Amino acid sequence: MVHTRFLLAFLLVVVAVATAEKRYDGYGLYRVQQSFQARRFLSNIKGLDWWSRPGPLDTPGDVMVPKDKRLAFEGTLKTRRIRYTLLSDDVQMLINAEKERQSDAIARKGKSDSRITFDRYYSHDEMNAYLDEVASKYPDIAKVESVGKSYEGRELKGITLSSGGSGKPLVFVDAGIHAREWIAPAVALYLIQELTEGSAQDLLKDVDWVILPEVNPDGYEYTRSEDRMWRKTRSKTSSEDCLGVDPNRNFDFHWMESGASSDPCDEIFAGDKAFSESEARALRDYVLANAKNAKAYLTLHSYGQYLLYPWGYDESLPDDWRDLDDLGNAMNDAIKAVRGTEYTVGSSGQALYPAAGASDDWSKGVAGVKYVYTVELPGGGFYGFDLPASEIKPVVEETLQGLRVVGQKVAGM
Ligand code: 0X9
Ligand code: ZN
Repeated sequence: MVHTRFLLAFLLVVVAVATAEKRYDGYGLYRVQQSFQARRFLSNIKGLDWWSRPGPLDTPGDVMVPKDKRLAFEGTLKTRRIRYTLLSDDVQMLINAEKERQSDAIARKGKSDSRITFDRYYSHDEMNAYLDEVASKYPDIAKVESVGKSYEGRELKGITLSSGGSGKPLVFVDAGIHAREWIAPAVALYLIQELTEGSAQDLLKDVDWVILPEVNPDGYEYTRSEDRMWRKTRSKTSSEDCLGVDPNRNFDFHWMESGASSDPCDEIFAGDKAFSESEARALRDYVLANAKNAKAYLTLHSYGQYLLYPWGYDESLPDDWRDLDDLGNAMNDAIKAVRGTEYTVGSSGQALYPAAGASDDWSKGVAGVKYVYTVELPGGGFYGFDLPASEIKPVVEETLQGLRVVGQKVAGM
């Protein structure tokens, strides 16, 4: 009897531990103003999680610091005279508040509404169901295909939107490479909605669109239930304690040359080899299948409001960088005209930081797409990744104006 009770208690503890969501009690969130030297120095400190990186000029970066490292971290900032503000003293409180808001939004939704509404974030299953819904509603223009499976077996569905004819220039868009950047898939879904039945239908006349709204569904679902701050995939690594690879360091172009880690416990772990991740391979193959006509490749991330073009593996520029810079600035102008949101336009290596093995560099360097951009969407809410549900609509709407400019540009190519 005593035995059974002990066993039961033990089992309960095991279950509780196994299902416990990752907590961030006492984690600090800092906004750090950095000079170039300070940036280099800070990026060498282990155990920090950069949510947005500081730009080379005076734009600050946001970094999350675990509780037990905060004293030392603040000490370092002070001795090095690096200016900072404490955005949050307890990241867990921010996560709790977000949860409450999210569930309010779901409660408001009402059961009968099957259409996508952009007043809350959707699960991976809901996103896939939406793609199927579009395909059955608009069979003449929409084709949904399975382009691979995630590590945990979720289906990666892509959609091709075309008004017919062959050989039209094509824009390829993906989102959700990084799990916690929730606003990115929302923008991709909005683009699909507007191209099929909204204000962007005209863009289908001369251009085809191929969209993969959720590259990393395992990570995404993990952020919904277990750890809001998860970034990587969920694959097994050589370390028992640390799962996942940064899919945006896993592409085979200057792989591991800069801004990437060989330590599975790091947020920017590049994988044991290039294309170790099924999600990165699926994206690679989908881009290659469309490479002949693809004139633009846009990969949606957050946050920081950057329009970044190659190269990202170092500070060098492609020969046609002026074209990319011009179109980037035109996108920025169009977005800004909506409600004043401004992006920084530049190459990843120069405007952000060198990081090799990302999907953007690979798409230009290997797949040969001309206009390639990583779009770092706006952050917001209590913390950057937690754009409140009420902010989804304004962000997806203004971003669409930037995407429109890309569509117009490639139309004549
Ligand atoms: O670091 C990244 O993967 C991207 N930023 S994020 O905050 N969303 O993680 C930027 C990638 C820019 N492109 C290259 N460095 N090639
Ligand atoms: Zn990202």
